Amino acid sequence: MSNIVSKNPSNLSDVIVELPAATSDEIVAAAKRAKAAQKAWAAMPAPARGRVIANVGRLVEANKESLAKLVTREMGKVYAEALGEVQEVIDTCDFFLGEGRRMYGQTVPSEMPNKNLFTFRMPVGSTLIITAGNFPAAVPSWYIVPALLTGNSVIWKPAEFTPAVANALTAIFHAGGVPKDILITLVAEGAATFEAMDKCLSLGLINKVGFTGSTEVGRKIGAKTGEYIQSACLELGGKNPMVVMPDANLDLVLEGALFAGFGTAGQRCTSLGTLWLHESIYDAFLARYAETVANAKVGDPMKDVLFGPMISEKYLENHLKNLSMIQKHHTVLGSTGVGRITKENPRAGFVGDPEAGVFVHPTIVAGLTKDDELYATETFGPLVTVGKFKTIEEAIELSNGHGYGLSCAIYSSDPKTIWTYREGVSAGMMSVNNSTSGAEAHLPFGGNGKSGNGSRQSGVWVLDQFTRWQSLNWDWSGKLQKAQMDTVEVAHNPNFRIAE
Ligand code: UN1
Repeated sequence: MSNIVSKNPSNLSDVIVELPAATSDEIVAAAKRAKAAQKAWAAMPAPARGRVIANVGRLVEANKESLAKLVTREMGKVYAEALGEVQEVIDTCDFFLGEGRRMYGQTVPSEMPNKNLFTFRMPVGSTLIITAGNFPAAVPSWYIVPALLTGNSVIWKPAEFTPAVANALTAIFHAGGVPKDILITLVAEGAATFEAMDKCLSLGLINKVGFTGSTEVGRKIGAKTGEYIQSACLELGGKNPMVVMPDANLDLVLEGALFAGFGTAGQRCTSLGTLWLHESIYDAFLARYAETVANAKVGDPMKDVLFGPMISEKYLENHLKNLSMIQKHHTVLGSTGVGRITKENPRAGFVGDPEAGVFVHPTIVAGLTKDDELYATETFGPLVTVGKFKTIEEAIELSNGHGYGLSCAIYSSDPKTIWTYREGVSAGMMSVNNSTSGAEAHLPFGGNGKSGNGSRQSGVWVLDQFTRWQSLNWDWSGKLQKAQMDTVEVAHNPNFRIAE
């Protein structure tokens, strides 16, 4: 049995927690407990579950600073962003506490007399939620909160990189009144989790899988759940375009592209992938962007910096692999070096000790074309590609051509251009004059194509992931009325025309 060691990516000598990885058998055993407990939880009135979610939200609020500090310490995002992440958990609780008193079904008229039709939302049952390390609290809450509210039990497998945040958040859920077997958090490795998922699906212990992570793993989870006639909620990668028209407010673009590209060290699924600049502004804006990135502060995430470390050494490796895709026709800008920041490969103005952690240079790769490997690669690090286009039609093609469809942004002051882009772009989420990242917690979140199978999280839309519609028809006429046959017909005259 292997151990999972969580280290502070700003200071690798700071071991946050070391704990044994759950085995596949342990996950299956937990799923049995979660399955057995679910019925009683679902039988509780939904408003009572809503009150539990209210308790959780208040407790997260009361623990906001300590949880945010732990997020920064374990995952490395800057403290201001960590506070925002914890706020996103609170917002999610705020939204769903009232849903306990709604969870509306419909009353629908019947085509026959003395018969009533209704719809009810039913919990799917027991769920397995597998989440990534980049949003160790907010994104898990997008699944866990609505899943619990609608009467499901949850097995949560957080990322190996953020077990301390996961355990802290789980303790808050339990303190808020969620029964121990209704939310079970197990820190495990991917292979053991997949094996357990397969077993649980075959035993009927898991009725819904939610997964946030890479497209590669999402494809496997989608295929496996498909074998069991289930459709997973998949929130996968993105190569999010930001299109800049000549009539854009370029000061705004500068701010947006800086945050979207390098906030969270580019490790958001919604991070900026390629900045597409209209050819008329390409040279001038690229120079401004490169200068701004070059002058930005990188380093200690508890200080006032643009971004801190990579989540872990594994993310550094991935970044280095992406750098090897840079070709001769590209221009590399934005820093005093590329790759890991060290004493030999320094970053001007670095805040703190770069060698204590996993810090990398911000990198702009300009001159991108649609035939480049980087065009269709989600880089998940502080690497922004930049290319040019001539027309909005071309910008739409470039935005869609790689097959990802998560988030996108357009900067323009012309409504016609903006609406044309909206109609043509295949992304699930679009920003106008705003960053590709930073979605609010109550709009549908999710993507299409390589970014997801159309499932949506957040707001009322996620209810369809964790509930199934049950329809009810109730005939109180005292006789068998046959649908489509014993219907009421009203006499009419189809040949009627008004006199001319
Ligand atoms: C993610 O990276 O998986 O829209 C989610 C955003 C955040 C969530 C990102 N609210 O950037």
